[in-house]
Amino acid sequence: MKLYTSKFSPNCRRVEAVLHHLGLYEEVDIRRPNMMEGEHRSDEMRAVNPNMKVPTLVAGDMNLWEANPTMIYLCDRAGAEEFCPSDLKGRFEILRWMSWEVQHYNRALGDILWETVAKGLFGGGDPDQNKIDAALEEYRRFAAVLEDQLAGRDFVLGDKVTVADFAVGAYSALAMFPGSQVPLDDYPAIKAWYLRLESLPSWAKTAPESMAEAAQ
Ligand SMILES: N[C@@H](CCC(=O)N[C@@H](CS)C(=O)NCC(=O)O)C(=O)O
Repeated sequence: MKLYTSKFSPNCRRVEAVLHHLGLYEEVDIRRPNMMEGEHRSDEMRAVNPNMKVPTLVAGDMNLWEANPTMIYLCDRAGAEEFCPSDLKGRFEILRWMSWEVQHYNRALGDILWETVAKGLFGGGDPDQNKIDAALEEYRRFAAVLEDQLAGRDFVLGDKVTVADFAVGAYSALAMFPGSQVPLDDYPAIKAWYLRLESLPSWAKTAPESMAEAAQ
């Protein structure tokens, strides 16, 4: 398998973490196009992903893009039943939380973090507090849902980590940055859950060592 990926991208991090979790990382040829130099907008990338985005995984005759279905593919390929249940109810739960994080939780988080953390790094200008405030309102709405879900649970679906945690937690490393403006202290169950996720070897291994390194 070959993975086009980037150290800065939360969408890439979740796929790389799944590869570590499943013990598949060493089987993968890792390619890191320099995003700052636009290397991902190449003919090579276009041939495997018309969006020219990372993560993109090439597995045999399949070109896989979109992080969440790529993660599920890897789990199913590895037969990781506990990490990614395939029974009717379990698979529905995985898909539900993956869909929810893309549409709601991480969308709001991403909007905040773009303004407060990433924009400056990518030369996007000063943070727009009006946009941050609007995104914070959305964040609070959906953070309340996650906070309730995590009451009495160590992970999103229960006592054991699943691929849904890697999806829902994908953007949260940046929320821990000073100055992120994400009000994690108001959501103790979310904060405790995210620290639990950070303590997993597979998740910890994919943490960018520094923003400067990650931006390369
Ligand atoms: N929905 C996609 C998002 C992929 C995505 O937006 N990747 C970003 C990095 S996080 C990227 O490649 N950006 C470069 C570009 O759009 O030119 C997924 O889940 O994989």
